[in-house]
Amino acid sequence: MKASASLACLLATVPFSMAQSSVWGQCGGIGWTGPTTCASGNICIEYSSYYSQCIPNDQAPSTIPTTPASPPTTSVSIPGGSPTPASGLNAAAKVAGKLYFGSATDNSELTDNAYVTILDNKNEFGQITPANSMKWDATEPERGTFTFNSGDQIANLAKSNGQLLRGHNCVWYNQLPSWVTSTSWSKSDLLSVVQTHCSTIVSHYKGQVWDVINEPFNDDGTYRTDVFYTVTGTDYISTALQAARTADPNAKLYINDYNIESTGAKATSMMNLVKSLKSAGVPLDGVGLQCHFIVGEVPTSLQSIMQQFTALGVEVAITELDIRMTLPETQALLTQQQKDYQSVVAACMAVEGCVGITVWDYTDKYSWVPSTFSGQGDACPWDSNLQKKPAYNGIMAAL
Ligand code: 9MR
Repeated sequence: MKASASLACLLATVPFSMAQSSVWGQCGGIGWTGPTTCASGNICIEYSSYYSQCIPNDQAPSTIPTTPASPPTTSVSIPGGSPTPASGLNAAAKVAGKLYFGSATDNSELTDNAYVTILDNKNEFGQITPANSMKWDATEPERGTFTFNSGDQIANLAKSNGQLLRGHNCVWYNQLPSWVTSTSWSKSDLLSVVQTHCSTIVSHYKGQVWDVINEPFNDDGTYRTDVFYTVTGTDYISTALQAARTADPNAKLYINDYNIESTGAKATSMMNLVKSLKSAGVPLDGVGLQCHFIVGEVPTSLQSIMQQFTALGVEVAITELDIRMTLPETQALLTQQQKDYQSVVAACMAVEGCVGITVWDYTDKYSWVPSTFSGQGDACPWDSNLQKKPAYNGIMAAL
Protein backbone atom coordinates (compact mmCIF):
# COMPACT_ATOMS: atom_id res chain seq x y z
CA MET A 1 0.00 0.00 0.00
CA LYS A 2 2.70 2.34 1.07
CA ALA A 3 4.87 1.36 -1.93
CA SER A 4 2.12 1.95 -4.46
CA ALA A 5 1.31 5.32 -2.85
CA SER A 6 4.96 6.33 -3.30
CA LEU A 7 4.93 5.11 -6.89
CA ALA A 8 1.80 7.10 -7.61
CA CYS A 9 3.43 10.13 -6.09
CA LEU A 10 6.56 9.60 -8.20
CA LEU A 11 4.58 9.13 -11.39
CA ALA A 12 2.67 12.29 -10.67
CA THR A 13 5.89 14.28 -10.53
CA VAL A 14 7.62 12.72 -13.57
CA PRO A 15 5.58 14.28 -16.36
CA PHE A 16 6.00 17.71 -14.82
CA SER A 17 9.79 17.53 -14.54
CA MET A 18 10.19 15.88 -17.97
CA ALA A 19 8.08 18.59 -19.57
CA GLN A 20 10.69 21.23 -18.80
CA SER A 21 14.22 21.74 -20.03
CA SER A 22 16.89 22.52 -17.49
CA VAL A 23 19.34 25.38 -17.73
CA TRP A 24 21.20 25.49 -21.11
CA GLY A 25 18.88 22.79 -22.47
CA GLN A 26 17.04 23.12 -25.76
CA CYS A 27 13.46 24.34 -25.47
CA GLY A 28 12.28 24.65 -29.05
CA GLY A 29 13.08 24.81 -32.74
CA ILE A 30 11.98 23.21 -35.98
CA GLY A 31 12.29 19.46 -35.64
CA TRP A 32 12.59 19.63 -31.83
CA THR A 33 10.25 17.23 -30.07
CA GLY A 34 11.42 17.75 -26.48
CA PRO A 35 10.20 20.16 -23.78
CA THR A 36 9.31 23.68 -24.81
CA THR A 37 9.36 25.27 -21.37
CA CYS A 38 12.19 25.83 -18.91
CA ALA A 39 12.75 24.94 -15.29
CA SER A 40 12.08 27.63 -12.72
CA GLY A 41 14.61 30.47 -12.79
CA ASN A 42 15.21 30.18 -16.55
CA ILE A 43 13.77 31.64 -19.70
CA CYS A 44 13.43 30.09 -23.16
CA ILE A 45 15.27 32.21 -25.74
CA GLU A 46 14.69 31.66 -29.46
CA TYR A 47 18.03 32.11 -31.23
CA SER A 48 16.65 31.03 -34.58
CA SER A 49 13.65 29.16 -35.90
CA TYR A 50 15.75 26.02 -35.39
CA TYR A 51 17.05 26.51 -31.88
CA SER A 52 15.75 27.85 -28.58
CA GLN A 53 17.66 27.47 -25.35
CA CYS A 54 16.88 27.83 -21.61
CA ILE A 55 19.09 30.44 -20.02
CA PRO A 56 19.01 31.81 -16.46
CA ASN A 57 16.68 34.77 -16.00
CA ASP A 58 19.51 36.96 -14.80
CA GLN A 59 21.48 36.29 -18.02
CA ALA A 60 18.61 37.16 -20.35
CA PRO A 61 19.52 39.96 -22.78
CA SER A 62 18.23 43.33 -21.63
CA THR A 63 16.59 43.95 -25.02
CA ILE A 64 13.90 41.36 -24.38
CA PRO A 65 11.06 41.46 -21.88
CA THR A 66 12.09 39.75 -18.67
CA THR A 67 9.22 37.36 -18.27
CA PRO A 68 9.38 35.69 -14.88
CA ALA A 69 10.36 32.08 -15.38
CA SER A 70 8.34 30.36 -12.74
CA PRO A 71 7.07 27.37 -14.61
CA PRO A 72 6.02 27.21 -17.33
CA THR A 73 8.23 29.80 -19.00
CA THR A 74 7.18 31.39 -22.26
CA SER A 75 9.49 31.48 -25.27
CA VAL A 76 10.98 34.83 -26.16
CA SER A 77 11.99 35.49 -29.72
CA ILE A 78 14.89 37.77 -30.63
CA PRO A 79 14.21 38.89 -34.17
CA GLY A 80 17.17 39.42 -36.44
CA GLY A 81 19.93 38.12 -34.25
CA SER A 82 21.25 36.21 -31.29
CA PRO A 83 22.67 37.36 -28.01
CA THR A 84 25.98 35.75 -27.10
CA PRO A 85 24.89 32.26 -26.10
CA ALA A 86 25.95 31.31 -22.62
CA SER A 87 26.87 27.91 -23.98
CA GLY A 88 27.83 26.56 -27.38
CA LEU A 89 29.64 23.86 -29.32
CA ASN A 90 33.12 24.50 -27.97
CA ALA A 91 31.92 24.97 -24.41
CA ALA A 92 30.02 21.70 -24.64
CA ALA A 93 32.94 19.89 -26.30
CA LYS A 94 35.29 20.96 -23.52
CA VAL A 95 32.86 19.90 -20.80
CA ALA A 96 32.71 16.55 -22.60
CA GLY A 97 36.49 16.19 -22.39
CA LYS A 98 37.53 17.22 -25.89
CA LEU A 99 40.13 19.91 -26.55
CA TYR A 100 38.00 22.05 -28.86
CA PHE A 101 35.21 22.45 -31.36
CA GLY A 102 36.45 24.62 -34.21
CA SER A 103 35.83 26.04 -37.66
CA ALA A 104 37.78 26.76 -40.80
CA THR A 105 37.76 30.36 -41.96
CA ASP A 106 39.23 32.42 -44.76
CA ASN A 107 40.64 35.93 -44.97
CA SER A 108 38.00 37.17 -47.40
CA GLU A 109 35.30 36.33 -44.84
CA LEU A 110 36.75 38.51 -42.12
CA THR A 111 35.15 41.72 -43.44
CA ASP A 112 31.71 40.21 -42.69
CA ASN A 113 31.07 41.52 -39.19
CA ALA A 114 28.08 39.31 -38.45
CA TYR A 115 30.11 36.26 -39.52
CA VAL A 116 33.12 37.27 -37.44
CA THR A 117 30.99 37.91 -34.36
CA ILE A 118 29.95 34.25 -34.34
CA LEU A 119 33.44 33.02 -35.25
CA ASP A 120 34.88 35.06 -32.36
CA ASN A 121 32.51 33.47 -29.88
CA LYS A 122 34.71 31.11 -27.93
CA ASN A 123 31.68 29.33 -26.54
CA GLU A 124 31.02 28.13 -30.10
CA PHE A 125 34.56 27.85 -31.50
CA GLY A 126 37.75 27.18 -29.57
CA GLN A 127 39.87 26.55 -32.65
CA ILE A 128 40.37 28.00 -36.14
CA THR A 129 41.90 26.54 -39.31
CA PRO A 130 42.86 28.88 -42.16
CA ALA A 131 41.21 27.41 -45.28
CA ASN A 132 43.80 28.85 -47.66
CA SER A 133 46.23 31.38 -46.27
CA MET A 134 48.91 29.03 -44.92
CA LYS A 135 49.09 26.90 -48.06
CA TRP A 136 52.25 26.83 -50.16
CA ASP A 137 51.08 29.29 -52.85
CA ALA A 138 50.22 31.79 -50.10
CA THR A 139 53.33 31.35 -47.96
CA GLU A 140 56.21 30.77 -50.42
CA PRO A 141 55.09 32.11 -53.81
CA GLU A 142 58.72 32.39 -54.96
CA ARG A 143 61.50 30.12 -53.81
CA GLY A 144 62.86 31.43 -50.52
CA THR A 145 60.40 34.37 -50.39
CA PHE A 146 57.97 33.84 -47.54
CA THR A 147 54.78 35.87 -47.16
CA PHE A 148 52.91 35.58 -43.91
CA ASN A 149 50.50 38.54 -44.00
CA SER A 150 47.31 36.57 -44.70
CA GLY A 151 48.25 33.68 -42.44
CA ASP A 152 49.16 36.14 -39.70
CA GLN A 153 45.72 37.75 -39.95
CA ILE A 154 44.08 34.43 -39.06
CA ALA A 155 46.72 33.57 -36.45
CA ASN A 156 46.25 36.97 -34.79
CA LEU A 157 42.48 36.56 -34.77
CA ALA A 158 42.81 33.17 -33.07
CA LYS A 159 45.30 34.60 -30.60
CA SER A 160 43.16 37.58 -29.67
CA ASN A 161 40.14 35.30 -29.21
CA GLY A 162 42.13 32.78 -27.16
CA GLN A 163 41.43 30.10 -29.78
CA LEU A 164 43.71 27.29 -30.90
CA LEU A 165 45.12 27.45 -34.42
CA ARG A 166 45.58 24.54 -36.81
CA GLY A 167 48.33 25.10 -39.37
CA HIS A 168 47.09 23.94 -42.76
CA ASN A 169 49.25 22.80 -44.50
CA CYS A 170 52.94 22.19 -45.27
CA VAL A 171 52.92 19.75 -48.20
CA TRP A 172 49.96 19.18 -50.54
CA TYR A 173 49.68 18.45 -54.24
CA ASN A 174 47.24 21.38 -54.69
CA GLN A 175 47.66 25.16 -54.52
CA LEU A 176 51.36 24.92 -55.30
CA PRO A 177 53.17 27.81 -56.97
CA SER A 178 54.43 27.01 -60.46
CA TRP A 179 58.07 27.17 -59.37
CA VAL A 180 57.41 23.98 -57.39
CA THR A 181 55.46 22.11 -60.06
CA SER A 182 57.36 23.11 -63.17
CA THR A 183 60.99 22.83 -62.12
CA SER A 184 62.83 19.69 -63.12
CA TRP A 185 64.02 18.70 -59.66
CA SER A 186 66.66 16.31 -58.50
CA LYS A 187 65.55 14.32 -55.46
CA SER A 188 67.97 16.06 -53.10
CA ASP A 189 66.95 19.53 -54.36
CA LEU A 190 63.26 18.88 -53.87
CA LEU A 191 63.77 17.37 -50.41
CA SER A 192 65.74 20.48 -49.49
CA VAL A 193 62.86 22.67 -50.78
CA VAL A 194 60.38 20.66 -48.68
CA GLN A 195 62.65 20.89 -45.66
CA THR A 196 63.01 24.68 -45.97
CA HIS A 197 59.30 25.23 -46.59
CA CYS A 198 58.08 23.16 -43.65
CA SER A 199 60.65 24.34 -41.17
CA THR A 200 60.06 28.00 -42.07
CA ILE A 201 56.28 27.99 -41.76
CA VAL A 202 56.17 25.74 -38.70
CA SER A 203 58.72 27.91 -36.92
CA HIS A 204 56.81 31.07 -37.88
CA TYR A 205 53.60 29.70 -36.33
CA LYS A 206 55.03 28.03 -33.25
CA GLY A 207 53.15 25.97 -30.70
CA GLN A 208 50.45 24.82 -33.10
CA VAL A 209 48.95 21.71 -34.55
CA TRP A 210 50.03 21.24 -38.19
CA ASP A 211 48.67 19.26 -41.08
CA VAL A 212 52.21 18.61 -42.23
CA ILE A 213 51.18 16.24 -45.01
CA ASN A 214 47.83 16.70 -46.72
CA GLU A 215 46.07 14.12 -48.91
CA PRO A 216 49.00 11.86 -49.87
CA PHE A 217 46.80 9.03 -51.21
CA ASN A 218 44.55 8.38 -54.17
CA ASP A 219 41.16 6.84 -53.37
CA ASP A 220 42.41 3.38 -54.36
CA GLY A 221 45.10 3.59 -51.67
CA THR A 222 48.02 4.16 -54.03
CA TYR A 223 50.23 7.18 -53.49
CA ARG A 224 49.20 10.32 -55.30
CA THR A 225 51.70 10.87 -58.09
CA ASP A 226 52.30 14.56 -57.47
CA VAL A 227 55.67 16.23 -57.91
CA PHE A 228 56.76 15.20 -54.41
CA TYR A 229 56.05 11.49 -54.81
CA THR A 230 57.25 11.36 -58.40
CA VAL A 231 60.65 12.86 -57.51
CA THR A 232 61.26 11.56 -53.98
CA GLY A 233 59.01 8.52 -53.49
CA THR A 234 57.74 8.65 -49.90
CA ASP A 235 60.87 10.39 -48.61
CA TYR A 236 59.18 13.80 -48.77
CA ILE A 237 56.84 12.64 -46.00
CA SER A 238 59.54 11.86 -43.46
CA THR A 239 61.56 14.92 -44.52
CA ALA A 240 58.58 17.21 -43.94
CA LEU A 241 57.68 15.65 -40.58
CA GLN A 242 61.26 15.77 -39.35
CA ALA A 243 61.66 19.39 -40.50
CA ALA A 244 58.48 20.33 -38.64
CA ARG A 245 59.58 18.58 -35.44
CA THR A 246 62.98 20.25 -35.50
CA ALA A 247 61.43 23.67 -36.20
CA ASP A 248 59.03 23.37 -33.28
CA PRO A 249 59.39 20.43 -30.92
CA ASN A 250 56.08 21.44 -29.28
CA ALA A 251 53.97 21.36 -32.43
CA LYS A 252 51.60 18.47 -32.96
CA LEU A 253 52.24 16.92 -36.34
CA TYR A 254 49.47 15.35 -38.42
CA ILE A 255 48.84 13.66 -41.73
CA ASN A 256 45.39 14.66 -43.00
CA ASP A 257 43.22 13.02 -45.67
CA TYR A 258 39.67 12.32 -46.87
CA ASN A 259 37.93 9.02 -47.65
CA ILE A 260 39.89 7.31 -44.89
CA GLU A 261 36.81 7.37 -42.64
CA SER A 262 35.51 3.97 -43.69
CA THR A 263 37.05 0.56 -44.11
CA GLY A 264 38.83 0.22 -47.42
CA ALA A 265 42.06 0.48 -49.36
CA LYS A 266 42.69 4.14 -48.60
CA ALA A 267 42.24 3.77 -44.82
CA THR A 268 44.46 0.67 -44.90
CA SER A 269 47.18 2.54 -46.77
CA MET A 270 47.07 5.36 -44.23
CA MET A 271 47.34 2.86 -41.38
CA ASN A 272 50.30 1.20 -43.08
CA LEU A 273 51.96 4.58 -43.53
CA VAL A 274 51.44 5.40 -39.83
CA LYS A 275 52.95 2.04 -38.86
CA SER A 276 55.98 2.43 -41.09
CA LEU A 277 56.66 6.02 -39.98
CA LYS A 278 56.33 5.02 -36.32
CA SER A 279 58.61 2.03 -36.70
CA ALA A 280 61.19 4.18 -38.48
CA GLY A 281 61.08 6.71 -35.62
CA VAL A 282 59.67 9.50 -37.80
CA PRO A 283 57.78 12.05 -35.69
CA LEU A 284 54.01 11.82 -36.13
CA ASP A 285 51.35 12.71 -33.56
CA GLY A 286 48.04 12.40 -35.31
CA VAL A 287 45.88 11.52 -38.26
CA GLY A 288 43.27 13.98 -39.45
CA LEU A 289 40.05 12.53 -40.84
CA GLN A 290 38.59 15.28 -42.99
CA CYS A 291 34.98 13.96 -42.99
CA HIS A 292 33.55 15.67 -46.07
CA PHE A 293 30.34 13.63 -46.08
CA ILE A 294 27.03 13.36 -47.91
CA VAL A 295 23.65 13.46 -46.11
CA GLY A 296 22.45 9.90 -45.50
CA GLU A 297 25.86 8.42 -46.35
CA VAL A 298 27.92 8.89 -43.20
CA PRO A 299 30.20 5.85 -42.85
CA THR A 300 29.11 3.49 -40.11
CA SER A 301 32.69 2.40 -39.51
CA LEU A 302 33.92 5.87 -38.51
CA GLN A 303 34.28 5.08 -34.81
CA SER A 304 36.00 1.77 -35.48
CA ILE A 305 38.40 3.40 -37.96
CA MET A 306 39.32 6.06 -35.41
CA GLN A 307 39.94 3.34 -32.84
CA GLN A 308 42.16 1.50 -35.30
CA PHE A 309 44.24 4.63 -35.83
CA THR A 310 44.57 5.41 -32.13
CA ALA A 311 45.63 1.80 -31.52
CA LEU A 312 48.68 2.60 -33.66
CA GLY A 313 49.79 5.23 -31.15
CA VAL A 314 48.51 8.42 -32.78
CA GLU A 315 45.66 10.72 -31.85
CA VAL A 316 42.92 11.54 -34.34
CA ALA A 317 40.85 14.63 -35.08
CA ILE A 318 37.91 15.38 -37.32
CA THR A 319 39.47 18.18 -39.32
CA GLU A 320 37.13 19.36 -42.09
CA LEU A 321 33.62 18.19 -41.28
CA ASP A 322 30.72 19.08 -43.54
CA ILE A 323 27.74 17.04 -44.72
CA ARG A 324 26.37 18.14 -48.09
CA MET A 325 23.00 17.49 -49.68
CA THR A 326 21.56 17.62 -53.17
CA LEU A 327 19.68 20.90 -53.39
CA PRO A 328 17.02 22.06 -52.88
CA GLU A 329 17.06 21.66 -49.13
CA THR A 330 13.98 19.95 -47.65
CA GLN A 331 12.84 19.40 -44.09
CA ALA A 332 13.57 15.69 -44.50
CA LEU A 333 17.13 16.38 -45.67
CA LEU A 334 17.72 18.81 -42.80
CA THR A 335 16.46 16.22 -40.32
CA GLN A 336 18.71 13.54 -41.83
CA GLN A 337 21.62 15.99 -41.76
CA GLN A 338 20.94 16.62 -38.06
CA LYS A 339 21.16 12.86 -37.42
CA ASP A 340 24.31 12.61 -39.53
CA TYR A 341 26.08 15.40 -37.67
CA GLN A 342 25.05 13.77 -34.42
CA SER A 343 26.45 10.39 -35.41
CA VAL A 344 29.79 11.83 -36.60
CA VAL A 345 30.29 13.80 -33.40
CA ALA A 346 29.14 10.82 -31.33
CA ALA A 347 31.83 8.69 -33.00
CA CYS A 348 34.50 11.17 -31.88
CA MET A 349 32.96 11.27 -28.40
CA ALA A 350 33.25 7.48 -28.17
CA VAL A 351 36.97 7.48 -28.98
CA GLU A 352 39.20 8.87 -26.26
CA GLY A 353 42.00 9.65 -28.70
CA CYS A 354 39.72 11.79 -30.86
CA VAL A 355 40.78 15.19 -29.58
CA GLY A 356 38.49 17.60 -31.39
CA ILE A 357 36.22 18.45 -34.27
CA THR A 358 36.52 21.21 -36.88
CA VAL A 359 33.81 22.11 -39.38
CA TRP A 360 34.97 23.27 -42.81
CA ASP A 361 33.48 26.63 -42.15
CA TYR A 362 30.48 26.90 -39.93
CA THR A 363 28.09 28.54 -42.41
CA ASP A 364 26.64 27.67 -45.81
CA LYS A 365 27.43 31.26 -46.77
CA TYR A 366 31.12 30.41 -47.16
CA SER A 367 31.15 26.68 -47.83
CA TRP A 368 33.44 25.36 -50.57
CA VAL A 369 30.83 22.74 -51.56
CA PRO A 370 28.57 24.47 -54.13
CA SER A 371 31.47 25.61 -56.29
CA THR A 372 32.97 22.10 -56.33
CA PHE A 373 29.89 19.84 -56.46
CA SER A 374 27.33 21.21 -58.86
CA GLY A 375 23.78 21.14 -57.43
CA GLN A 376 24.97 20.30 -53.91
CA GLY A 377 25.40 22.42 -50.81
CA ASP A 378 23.87 23.43 -47.47
CA ALA A 379 26.54 21.30 -45.79
CA CYS A 380 27.23 23.36 -42.67
CA PRO A 381 25.56 23.73 -39.24
CA TRP A 382 24.63 27.39 -39.78
CA ASP A 383 22.64 28.47 -42.86
CA SER A 384 23.64 31.22 -45.28
CA ASN A 385 21.82 33.79 -43.14
CA LEU A 386 24.01 32.77 -40.21
CA GLN A 387 21.14 31.05 -38.44
CA LYS A 388 21.61 27.72 -36.70
CA LYS A 389 20.20 24.69 -38.54
CA PRO A 390 18.94 21.39 -37.09
CA ALA A 391 22.49 20.13 -37.67
CA TYR A 392 23.57 22.37 -34.79
CA ASN A 393 21.19 20.52 -32.48
CA GLY A 394 22.55 17.21 -33.72
CA ILE A 395 26.10 18.25 -32.76
CA MET A 396 24.93 19.53 -29.38
CA ALA A 397 23.02 16.35 -28.70
CA ALA A 398 26.15 14.26 -29.31
CA LEU A 399 28.33 16.50 -27.14
O1 9MR B 1 38.28 25.53 -48.60
C1 9MR B 1 39.32 25.53 -49.54
C2 9MR B 1 38.85 26.28 -50.78
O2 9MR B 1 38.62 27.64 -50.48
C3 9MR B 1 39.89 26.16 -51.87
O3 9MR B 1 39.39 26.75 -53.06
C4 9MR B 1 40.22 24.69 -52.10
C5 9MR B 1 41.28 24.56 -53.15
O4 9MR B 1 41.60 23.26 -53.36
O5 9MR B 1 40.66 24.11 -50.89
C6 9MR B 1 39.68 24.11 -49.92
O6 9MR B 1 40.09 23.42 -48.76
C7 9MR B 1 40.41 22.03 -48.93
C8 9MR B 1 41.46 21.70 -47.88
O7 9MR B 1 42.54 22.57 -47.98
C9 9MR B 1 41.92 20.26 -48.02
N1 9MR B 1 40.81 19.34 -48.00
C10 9MR B 1 39.71 19.66 -48.89
C11 9MR B 1 39.25 21.09 -48.67
C12 9MR B 1 38.03 21.39 -49.55
O8 9MR B 1 38.37 21.34 -50.88
